[in-house]
Amino acid sequence: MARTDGNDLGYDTIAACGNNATILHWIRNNGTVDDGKLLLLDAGVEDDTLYTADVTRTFPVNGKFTEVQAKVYNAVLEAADAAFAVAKPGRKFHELHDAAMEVLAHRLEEWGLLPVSAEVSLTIEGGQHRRWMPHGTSHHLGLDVHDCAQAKAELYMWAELEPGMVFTIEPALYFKEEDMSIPEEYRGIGIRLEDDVLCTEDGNVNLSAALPRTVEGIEEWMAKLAK
Ligand SMILES: [Mn+2]
Repeated sequence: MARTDGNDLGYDTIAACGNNATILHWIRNNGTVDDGKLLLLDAGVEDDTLYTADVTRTFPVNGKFTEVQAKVYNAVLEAADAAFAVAKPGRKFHELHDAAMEVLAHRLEEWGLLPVSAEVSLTIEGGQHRRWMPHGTSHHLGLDVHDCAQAKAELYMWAELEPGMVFTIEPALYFKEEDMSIPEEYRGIGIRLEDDVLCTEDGNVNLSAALPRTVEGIEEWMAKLAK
């Protein structure tokens, strides 16, 4: 589709099932797709204008999230929605990340995974929650998938959002199979939800909203595709 409807792939597709989804930039795209596991797909079409999309969805292979998978998924979704809520002109770019981390740290605290309080984890000296969410929540999107990534901090992280800017919102949680610091039920779950967002005069538009982004929406979508 990237080559028929667009110019090409925007970047190397990431297709990772189970524990592979907990490894960032898994572009080997090998491994098996297993019943009961989650499949993470991060893919984007580069349009004929050469601007690219960058979207991620995470699916249960058998079409139904388990209870713990849904719980983790909903925390990631809640973090994304918190970032969407501050994605408007006048807010600083780094506030997108701050809003998402606030949610994730509190959920990790509730689940008893954080060795400290969410409050401590959210301080600069803390950061314990980053064990399971080690990357940024947002990057600008344009001709390059990580557009202007080399820009100075005052023009990027510390800059104000302005109408016309396009960026991603992509919180995640990655629990590695070999992570002995967490209960077994979490291990091997990697979830990222990534949307492309246009900043407007009074808020934002989710450019990738046509793809389901809730547990129910994804399960319904998969049920339809399976017919
Ligand atoms: Mn991205």
